[in-house]
Amino acid sequence: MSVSAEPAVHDPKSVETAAQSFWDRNRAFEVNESSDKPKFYCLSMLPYPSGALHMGHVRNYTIGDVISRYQRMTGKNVLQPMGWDAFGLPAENAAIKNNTAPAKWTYANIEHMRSQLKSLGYAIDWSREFATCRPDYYVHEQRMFVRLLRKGIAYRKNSVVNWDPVDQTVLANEQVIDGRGWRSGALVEKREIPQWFLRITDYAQELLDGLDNLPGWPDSVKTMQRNWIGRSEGLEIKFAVEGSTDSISPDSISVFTTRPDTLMGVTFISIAGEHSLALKAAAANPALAAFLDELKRGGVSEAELETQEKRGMDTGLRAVHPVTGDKVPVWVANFVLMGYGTGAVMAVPGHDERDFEFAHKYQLPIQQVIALKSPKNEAEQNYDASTWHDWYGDKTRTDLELVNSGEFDGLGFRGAFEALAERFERKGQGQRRVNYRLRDWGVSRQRYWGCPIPVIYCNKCGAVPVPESQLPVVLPENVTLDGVKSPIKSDPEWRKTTCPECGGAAERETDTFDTFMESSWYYARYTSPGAKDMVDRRGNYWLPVDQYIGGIEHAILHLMYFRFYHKLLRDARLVDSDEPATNLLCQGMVIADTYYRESANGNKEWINPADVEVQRDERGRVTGAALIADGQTVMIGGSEKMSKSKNNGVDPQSMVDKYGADTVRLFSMFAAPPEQSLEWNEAGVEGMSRFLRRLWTQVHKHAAAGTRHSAADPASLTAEQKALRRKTHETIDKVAGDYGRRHSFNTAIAAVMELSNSLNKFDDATANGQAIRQEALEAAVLLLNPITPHTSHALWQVLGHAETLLEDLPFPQCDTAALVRDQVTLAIQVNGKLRGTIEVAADLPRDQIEALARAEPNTAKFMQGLAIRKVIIVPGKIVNIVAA
Ligand code: ANZ
Ligand code: ZN
Repeated sequence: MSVSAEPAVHDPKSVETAAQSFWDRNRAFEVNESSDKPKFYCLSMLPYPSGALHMGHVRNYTIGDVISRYQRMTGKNVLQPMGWDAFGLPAENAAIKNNTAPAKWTYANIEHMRSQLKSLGYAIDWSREFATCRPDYYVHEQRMFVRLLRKGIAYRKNSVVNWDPVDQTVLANEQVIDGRGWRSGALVEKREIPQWFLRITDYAQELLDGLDNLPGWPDSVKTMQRNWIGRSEGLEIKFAVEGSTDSISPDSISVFTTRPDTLMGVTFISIAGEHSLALKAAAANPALAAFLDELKRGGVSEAELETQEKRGMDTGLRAVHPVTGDKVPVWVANFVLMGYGTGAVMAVPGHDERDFEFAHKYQLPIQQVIALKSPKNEAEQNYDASTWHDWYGDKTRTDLELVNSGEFDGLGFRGAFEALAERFERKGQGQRRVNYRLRDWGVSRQRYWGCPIPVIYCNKCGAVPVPESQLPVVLPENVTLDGVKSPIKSDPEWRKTTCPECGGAAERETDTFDTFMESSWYYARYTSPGAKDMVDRRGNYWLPVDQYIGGIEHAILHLMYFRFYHKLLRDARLVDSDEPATNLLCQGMVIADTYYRESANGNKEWINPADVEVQRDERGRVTGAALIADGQTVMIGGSEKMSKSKNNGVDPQSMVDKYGADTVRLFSMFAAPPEQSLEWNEAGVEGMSRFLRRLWTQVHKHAAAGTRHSAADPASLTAEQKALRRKTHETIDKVAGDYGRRHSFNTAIAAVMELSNSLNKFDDATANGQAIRQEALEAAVLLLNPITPHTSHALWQVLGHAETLLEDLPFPQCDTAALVRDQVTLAIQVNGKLRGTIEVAADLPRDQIEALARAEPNTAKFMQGLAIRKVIIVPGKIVNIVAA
């Protein structure tokens, strides 16, 4: 390449086009399994095609790209794929708003966002791309579901949904606004309909235990998963039930308790409104029936149940205490969940806070059965039934003992637990039981834009899986949406089919899958494009994912389903591993300043940062802000997560257009460590652009003076030359660690910036000087390549090399010999105070250093009349003389 023809002006557009077309021409990032290098699968969570990339995407995918390119430079066979999580509700809403079909809107968005991703220059194997809304993707999901149905992992049961009585449709949680339907404004009701579930609870213990084998996952994510699985050990205890009227026959009720030690404090039983005994009692009790009806309204979420006011009603039934034989009333209570344990609770208002509240409200008896062994004050001494105290409910404390509990008095939590477990197991009145908070995964959605659930309903044969030969069940894409009913629900023709078993007339299931289904196995599909099944043997080459990257908002649902699905794949003998991903990185949010004006009615009108000019004083501190359009003041609202609601999103495309992809990539890696919040500010982006231009100029100036590839003889170097060489290799050493082990990209960039500063001060036109500068610039270009691959691609050629794929060059190696300092400066302290410095050979023996330090004139002066007690030498840094 002719050096002089290259403009010394950094023109991002032409540099980026040249690099990208080189990568495309050479299919640089398409990979396969026939490589003798170790594999590395780097995966970023796939985007929902909402219309345009946002900064969160850019951050996520840049982190993934930096890791991918770095890993490839260290000699790995790196897979970095990309696809589209293409089903979902926003497409339906957009379709209604824009009078188009969800499919059309989705495909157009994919086209646009793909070109945006390409403009950022990510090293993606695009040959593996897919959209999850295509039949050739979801056919595998349908086949898997049919197989899971046969294995009993998939099953159908009634479950509660939000029902809009005006639109006659089921609403997603996000379509219920303040308890009303988003379209109709009607009060939403709870309704039970049959829905499909996957038995994730069968895997609860394995999902829990597996977390211990994931050292590469953040502790915060593992903790959230543990809490979500919510394992608790307790007893199931049977209480006999007596009817208050003759119409109710004798019965029994089982409760699940984690606190059998409090059994003697039971003063009533609480059951869920849906409990069979509640329904039985209501049959003869209209007031109770009305109350149960009332409970059906209101929220279905656990959070709502936790916070709502406690309400209940006596069923009239009486339960018999299994130890004392006392009769206690059975109440319906709105905080008892039907779906947890047995749907019935032994109430211990003395030691359970919810029961305490409930007992107060309904004037039920409160009985103390736990006391502090050695109370410290009167409050601890005397149980006080009028106010709740935290220690009443603490089972982890060892300074508590049972009281008022007859033969169990004096026991602690463990002792009482074991004694009662044994007693009940012996008498057949109960047993030990482990419960999980985790529920089975409800996968039915009543929306249109999703994967059809492959089931056929026949009056004679019931719910019949669609035979594999008839898959896929294709979702029609050319539809019109009115926002009320799913097009496949309102089209009788689509529903009509014949029963695969008896051949009679039958109807298709018109529900579709939860979109978490598609994102639960996409990582496996990337490994096996075109495979007949979900994944083939190639999966075992690439899996598990070596580095997974995505937002912390997926810590629970997606990441739990993803781990669950991998176990389903394993149990279907499709993969050999137990976990889908070895390392997980959750990137922080992208935040930006917010600006607003208050309108006449007191509402805040948010103004986009792009339309605002920030005013600063001479020291750079912000003094105010004004709208560019009218020059008038706007209020500063502080930094917040980029969002539509605060209108503080910065469009990545506009940044790429203005500064180039490398600058945007560089800023998103420099502004913060990956796990932390990244504050977007354009001054910082400009700073990155300046740095790239400076590097560009440094390389061109150097090249104009003549590139030099033969290394200089280290023995013949001057002190300055040695110093620059040392800086180069120190930088290599630091950056390698920052990229590889620490994922500390910001400090890696800062180190290369320092190297560039050193180069600026290095003014040496000798042949050796040129060679040392060449080495330093080559290192800078390669070290930055994972982050600024386009600029590096161009500068590598300016440095006198043929156009090549930098990812296939080895990552720069640190020459440890270059790190050795021949001369070091040591500070001399006498009793902690600096008294002088000496220059010594780096390998000088200690006794000689000590002698030189004592001879240093200023030090010698301060030492007069003092006796040396001790001399401490910190090699390369300090000589500490302790004297008196
Ligand atoms: C008596 C008792 C005394 C309880 C006490 C707690 C404290 P975790 O740890 O979440 O498993 N419970 C059981 N089933 C329930 C349901 N379906 N809805 C609401 N609450 C239910 O919680 C187990 C405890 O929650 C159980 O132990 C039970 O109350 C309650 F001082 O039994 B406990
Ligand atoms: Zn049939």
